Parts: sequence; C-alpha cells; structure tokens
Amino acid sequence: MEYKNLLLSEMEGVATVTVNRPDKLNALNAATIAELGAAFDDLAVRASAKAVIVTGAGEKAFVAGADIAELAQQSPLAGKATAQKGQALFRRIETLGKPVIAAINGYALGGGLELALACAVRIASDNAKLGLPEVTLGLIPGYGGTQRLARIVGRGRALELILTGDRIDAVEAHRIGLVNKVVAAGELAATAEALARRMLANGPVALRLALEAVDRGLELPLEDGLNLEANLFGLCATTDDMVEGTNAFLEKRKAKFLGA
Ligand code: CO8
Repeated sequence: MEYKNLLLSEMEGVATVTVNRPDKLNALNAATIAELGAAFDDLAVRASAKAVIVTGAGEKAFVAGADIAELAQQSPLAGKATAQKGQALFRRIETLGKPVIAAINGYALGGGLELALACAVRIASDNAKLGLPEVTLGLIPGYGGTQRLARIVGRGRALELILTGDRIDAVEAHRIGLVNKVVAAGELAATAEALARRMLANGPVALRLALEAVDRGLELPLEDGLNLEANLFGLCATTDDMVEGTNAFLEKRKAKFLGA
C-alpha cells in the first residue's frame, strides 16, 4: 500500500511509523486511521520488524488529536462507528505481539494521547504537551482514553485530566507515570531506538508472551492472572529460545535468539 499520511521505515529490526500531516499537527483523519490500520496489519506479520516506534512528523506535534474538521460533521451513528474503528486500530497496536514505543515529540492531545496510551512504553521530549481536551469540544475521549488513562495513571489523576481537558507538560506527565521517560528533543529518536534495541536483545517469543501476560492479566482477578502467567511460563519452556537463553548463561556467552 502506498501511504499518503504516514512515513514507514525499518532498520535492523526496528520499524518506525511516522504520522505525516505536519501542516495539521498530524491530526488523525479517517484516511490516516485507515493507513495506520494497514501499516500495523503489515507490521504484525512482517518477521523482519521486531519492534515498532510511533512518532509524528515535524517538531511541533506527535499527534494533536482526531481531525476536528471531520468530528464537526459527524452524526451519532457515524461518531460511534468512527470511535469503534479507531478503538480497533489502537487495540491492534496494543496487542501487536511486539514492543511498540511511542516517541512523543510535541503535542499528544486527544486521539494523539490515546494512540500513545495504546503503546507499551511512552518516551516524551521535554517540549511535549499531553492531554485529553475532548470535553472542551463537547466530546469525550473516544479512542480508548477513558479506559486506558485510568488504568495507567489511576482513576483520580485520569478524571482530573479528562474533566478539565488541561494540557500537562512532559515533566508532570512523567511525575504521574503517564510517560516512562523525558529526554531532550534532540535525543528522543535515539533514546526510543536504544530502548527498542535493549528489548530486542531478548528472546522474541518471551517478549510476545510477556506482553500478553501483562495485557490480559490486567483484566483478570489475581488468581486467574497468576494462572495465565504460569501457563505462558510453561509455554516458554517449549521454545528453542529458552534452551538457547539458559544454555548461553551457563556457558557464559551471549544468547543468539531465533524467535522460535
Ligand atoms: N484537527 C484538525 N486540525 C488540527 C488539529 C486537529 N486536532 N490540531 C491542529 N490542527 C490544525 C489547525 O487547524 C491548523 O490548521 P490551519 O493552518 O489550516 O489553520 C494547524 O493544524 C496548525 O495548528 P494551530 O495553528 O492551531 O497551531 P498552534 O501552535 O497555534 O496550536 C494546538 C497548537 C494548541 C495543538 C492547537 O492546534 C489545538 O488546540 N489543536 C486541537 C487539539 C485538540 O483539541 N485535540 C483533540 C481533538 S478531539 C479528539 O482527538 C477526539 C479523539 C476521539 C475520537 C473518537 C471518534 C472520532
């Protein structure tokens, strides 16, 4: 597929998806959502892509939200369908089976923050501004923000952000656990890539199963989550990667994981 609103690249196992509408601060219109869907469907099955970085083009914005020009036209039924389409895409990203890192290089507002919330890890540049301003438009977050933000930062902090629509800076986002790390703008891409590479040094099957254990376990009672973890742990014991990882340790050498 040829992309009009995305840039895609891949280097030695790390793919980068860049939302590329800088003149609209990378706002997610329907066409961009469709392109992101195609891109992540492709990345899910592309064996060479072992981790993904998501970022925005230009120096001002990661993604400044859903496209407000489109939102202004929506009917109730179309609004629901649009929300569900975006939710399905973000769930696809969340359950990709490979680490996805949001490199937040500026405004991450509304649907933009919701995109970042669906990523496994969020790194922000020191000029980033984050928020869910939907209520200022007479809307509520519709791409998973009401659900994921509360799970990540807790109910009280999520409700404060959602009900005020306030934007917070990167330092405050870090303080409340919304982003994992804050770095100087010029270091963001390299930091995200270095983090992806640290993850990729580990067994790909283990990464996939660890992502699944945390994602599914968060929705389960503790006993069921522990059972899920034990089952997935047992599954690890069937893999060549476990044999390689444990033998490499015992033989005092670096493991060479094949992802099987
Ligand atoms: N949608 C459409 N266009 C946008 C958006 C957006 N979200 N954000 C910025 N733009 C456009 C501007 O209209 C402007 O275009 P133009 O040059 O043609 O007038 C261009 O980008 C540059 O923006 P500004 O001139 O406004 O730049 P500033 O530096 O002055 O301001 C801000 C930057 C503060 C980020 C400002 O652009 C802003 O407030 N943007 C809107 C932020 C926002 O409210 N986002 C939330 C949108 S709602 C949402 O995301 C809902 C998600 C769930 C949807 C579920 C179902 C559909």
